[in-house]
Amino acid sequence: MARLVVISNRVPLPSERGAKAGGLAVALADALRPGSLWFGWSGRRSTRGSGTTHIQRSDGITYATIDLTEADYRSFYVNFSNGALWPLLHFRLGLLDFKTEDYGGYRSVNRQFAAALLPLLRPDDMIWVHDYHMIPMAAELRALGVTNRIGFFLHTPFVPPSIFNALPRSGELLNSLCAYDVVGFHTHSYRAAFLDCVAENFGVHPDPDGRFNWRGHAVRAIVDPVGIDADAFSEQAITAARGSDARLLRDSLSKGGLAIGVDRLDYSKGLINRFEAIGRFFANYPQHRRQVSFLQIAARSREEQGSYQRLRRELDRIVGDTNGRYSEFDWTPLRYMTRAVKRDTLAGFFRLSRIAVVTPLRDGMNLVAKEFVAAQDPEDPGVLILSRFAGAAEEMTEALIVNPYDSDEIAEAMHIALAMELEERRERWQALHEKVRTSTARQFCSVFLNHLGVPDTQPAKPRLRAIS
Ligand code: ADQ
Repeated sequence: MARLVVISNRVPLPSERGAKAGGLAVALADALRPGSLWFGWSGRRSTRGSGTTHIQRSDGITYATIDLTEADYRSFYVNFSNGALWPLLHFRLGLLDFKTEDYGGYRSVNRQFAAALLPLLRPDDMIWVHDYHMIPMAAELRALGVTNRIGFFLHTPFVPPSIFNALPRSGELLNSLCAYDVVGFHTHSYRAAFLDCVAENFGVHPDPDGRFNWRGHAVRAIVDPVGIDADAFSEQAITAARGSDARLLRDSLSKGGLAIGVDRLDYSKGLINRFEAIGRFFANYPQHRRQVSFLQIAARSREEQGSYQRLRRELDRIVGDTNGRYSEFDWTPLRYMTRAVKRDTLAGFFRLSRIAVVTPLRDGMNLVAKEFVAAQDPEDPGVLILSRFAGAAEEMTEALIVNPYDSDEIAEAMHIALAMELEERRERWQALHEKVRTSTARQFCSVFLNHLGVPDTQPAKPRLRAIS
């Protein structure tokens, strides 16, 4: 059977322990069968850069990583990937900061990745590349003579041509995407946006199944929503809800209970609007004061970037303002932690929560929405409030769907959720749970790999931790 080679910017090394936030490794836990190779950046900066490939083996999986120089790290990772591509792909043109030399660094690091991977490749390997950091990988591998099947999955949204074409050199990136055999997206609308870009910029008209030819190469764009291992997460939640962290949290609450938000601390997650909504909630519905507490767990992310530093300062300000305004000597309306929490602890906290507020301004999918549903007690489930601009909203239509820019609407949804009868909560939850259980991480991997040509016959899977 063909070996699977996964390529992503960061590799969740077995030697790195501890709680970290990030969706990619959670999503890939099921793809990595014994015998697979995971290749990417070590997370280290060194003067030698990518010259040496570090190899680790664990549970039958080989992890191969390279270092980056400080200059490459800045141009490739901080400036172009997270300072230009991330805002572009989240519809935030105002935050897009393009510099030609950063784009040069991005291409150069992709070239270095390809050169370092080449000696490790076997002729029948299936190569699966992940996310926006690595768009040029297939083109770079092809330039080195690699003829293997290569697929790409984008974990962010994709944007329509009117937005995509604002990025200087966007035509080159689109061309690079067309060097893959399979290009995967979470939702139909992202795939449609990609195909619109191809049609508008290259004059190529894909068939209804997303197939087209570009410069003699056949490309297939697919929709493959990422999921979670819902049954395992549910087990974790049941156990953790009986543990000491959950007990301490429960003992600290009033009878109205807990509302929760869990995100990376990122401007795409809509935290400013959400915090404003929490203020509106206590202003518009004073009966919930002293009764309900909101717990926001926001893992710090990309702290070297100015836009993230400004976001953090603004959130600190709103939290101070909201708590100053509404707190009582024995009650804090908004509890705010800027760090990652262990995955099983989170699962237990989700199970204790009466509502989850998942309100990104844009999000490729959003796994927190699925984790919250998986963690609920079927007899007394909590209510999910979900942004219409999360990819998850395409599937999870029984959530209370809100516009994340409308603080009053979010506040009203919180009030409705808290007042919702048990019967309606159960009906909504059952429908959501059915979807979360059937659209799993395993299915996500197997659909993609079947398109790429790998039969899905292996039982699976050592479990991996989340990374940023
Ligand atoms: P992310 O932007 O990282 O992922 P998300 O899908 O929510 O967003 O995944 C985050 C993961 O990290 C979840 O498993 C969550 O539980 C965990 N996490 C978040 N905050 C945490 C915290 N404070 N402490 C501990 N764990 C935390 C990207 C895209 C998403 C897409 C995923 C997978 O941006 O849209 O859903 O990839 O494709």
